[in-house]
Amino acid sequence: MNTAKVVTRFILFLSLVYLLYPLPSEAETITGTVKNPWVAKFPVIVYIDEIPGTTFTPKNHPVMDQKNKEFIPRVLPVLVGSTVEFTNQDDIEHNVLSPDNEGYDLGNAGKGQVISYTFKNPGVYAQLCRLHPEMVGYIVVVKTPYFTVTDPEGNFKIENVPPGQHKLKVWGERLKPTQLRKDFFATVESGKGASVEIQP
Ligand SMILES: [Cu+2]
Repeated sequence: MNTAKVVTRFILFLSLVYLLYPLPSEAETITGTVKNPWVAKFPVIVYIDEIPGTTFTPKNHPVMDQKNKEFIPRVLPVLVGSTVEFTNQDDIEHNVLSPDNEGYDLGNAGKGQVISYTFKNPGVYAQLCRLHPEMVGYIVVVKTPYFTVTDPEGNFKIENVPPGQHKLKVWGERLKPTQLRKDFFATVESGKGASVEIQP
C-alpha cells in the first residue's frame, strides 16, 4: 500500500469517527437582542422557561452584595433551589427582606457579615432593606440554568443550550405584566446557534 492510500484511508477513518461522535460544540448558543426603551438603564433577564422532563441542581451560591446602600447586582437571576448569599460591604447595618411569594426577613447584618436564603420556589422576589427604604433589588428564580442578563445595548447570550425548540421568557422591572406573560421561541439545532430578536 502506498503512502497516498494510507493517508486517504486515515482521513476517511477520521471523518467516520467525527460523524459518529461529533465534538461538543460551542455553537449551541442563543444570542439575541431585547428591543425595549428601558433596557439601557434597567437590564432584562432572558431565560429558558423549562426543559420538559429535566430538573437541575444548583452548583454554586450566587451572591448579592449590599454596597453604598445599593443591592449589587440590582437584578440577579438564579436557578431554583439556589442559596443566595447577601454580603454587607458597608460600614453600616443593612437588613434583607422580601414581601414576595413566601416572603422572608433575614434580619440585620453588620459590615462583612453574610446572610443567606434558599429559594425553593420560582418567581420574582423584590429585595428590600428595612433600614434604608430607598434600597431595592430583584432576585428572579427560574427553573433552568439557561438564563442571562442583557448588556446596556440589550444584547444577550445564553450558552451551552441543549438542542431543541425552547420557550424563552423575559423579566425586567420596567416591563408590564402583559409583556412578562409573552413567550418567545428559539430553535437550536445540534451544532448550530440560534439568534432571536425579542420585542417585549
Ligand atoms: Cu440597608
